[in-house]
Amino acid sequence: MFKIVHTADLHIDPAYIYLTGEKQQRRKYDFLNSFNQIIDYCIKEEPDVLVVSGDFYDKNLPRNSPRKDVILKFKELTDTKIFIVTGNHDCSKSISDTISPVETLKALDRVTIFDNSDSYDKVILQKDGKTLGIYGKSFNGMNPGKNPVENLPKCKEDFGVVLIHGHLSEIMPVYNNDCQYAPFSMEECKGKGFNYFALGHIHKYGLKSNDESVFCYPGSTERYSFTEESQEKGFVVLELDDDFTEKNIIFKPLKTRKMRTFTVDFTPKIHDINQQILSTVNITDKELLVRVNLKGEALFDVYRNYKRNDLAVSLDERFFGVQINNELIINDPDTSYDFGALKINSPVDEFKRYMNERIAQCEKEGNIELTEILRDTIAMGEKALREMMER
Ligand SMILES: [Mn+2]
Repeated sequence: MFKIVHTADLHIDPAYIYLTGEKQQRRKYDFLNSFNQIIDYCIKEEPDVLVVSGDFYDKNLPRNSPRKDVILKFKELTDTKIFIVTGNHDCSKSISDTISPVETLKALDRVTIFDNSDSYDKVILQKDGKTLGIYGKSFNGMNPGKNPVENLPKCKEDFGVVLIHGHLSEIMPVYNNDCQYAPFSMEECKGKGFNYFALGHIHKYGLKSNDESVFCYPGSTERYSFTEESQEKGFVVLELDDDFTEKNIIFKPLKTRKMRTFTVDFTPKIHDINQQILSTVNITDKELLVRVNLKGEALFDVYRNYKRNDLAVSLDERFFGVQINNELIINDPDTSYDFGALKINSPVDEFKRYMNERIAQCEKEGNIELTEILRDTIAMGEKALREMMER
């Protein structure tokens, strides 16, 4: 009956700070390339509807050239209606952000942006005497912890689809209440009469259902960070009719860039750091993004001869890009010198160290209000830094 293509978390125009020059441009293009593959699929298969469940762009201010490319590509799609909500990445988070960049796509025919982040809007489509209600609400950047389904209306049409960018607890358990983005549960959606919850936010493909509805995250369309290196990336296709179940959902894989992490374990017996890394990272693949984690203990005399730049240059020749994370503990059994001072803190550790120092100072001064604000800032800042570094 109604044929639907569902995608989310395209993260078009990301920042890849550890890549430079032409490599960075090519990496940014990877994300646009996934989008192009999805639109090409839609041009060929002519679904009734394409829904995008947030994080279409990676940030609130993407550069102009990917925006132009997006508009031209959307214009190639002439038989499909497009529905978009914003996510936590591309929503507006402050008054100075003004609006989300997806709102500029309203100027295109066939595109609907559910730009309201407080209540649901809907569009009703008709086909063969049946109605499909498409409901959506954008991510609330000013109030990210808000439950997105608390005011979800009941579906009044023959079929119903809801677009939400949020965190469904049954698919991904909640470990930390501090930085939750739009948390909700399947339980809370019972009795609303929707067939399909088109979700975005969680980057791993996953779905769950009860006798009333199917809840599905198609996942991100490119590997966004090394935490996604083992995940296949794609989008989903479904056809809504009277006997729709999760078995009718088809995952369509996309051609994406591969990522791989190498962990190099050190002991005080190892005498050449560069050599140890190069013999562990023993492949060549000019299209592969590589992360090298250095773990364990190294002697100070050995560490002194570690040539990071030489290493980066020789690995760069073999791969598309390389990120080196140094978590080595430096040691020397022959002296009593405290090498802890030589340890290079990760940006997250350094941020936490600095903030904890400020908090201790505030507590001493009895400034309870600022102490609370700083504690919230630690949680938010740590999450933001980790997201940035994982790419
Ligand atoms: Mn996302």
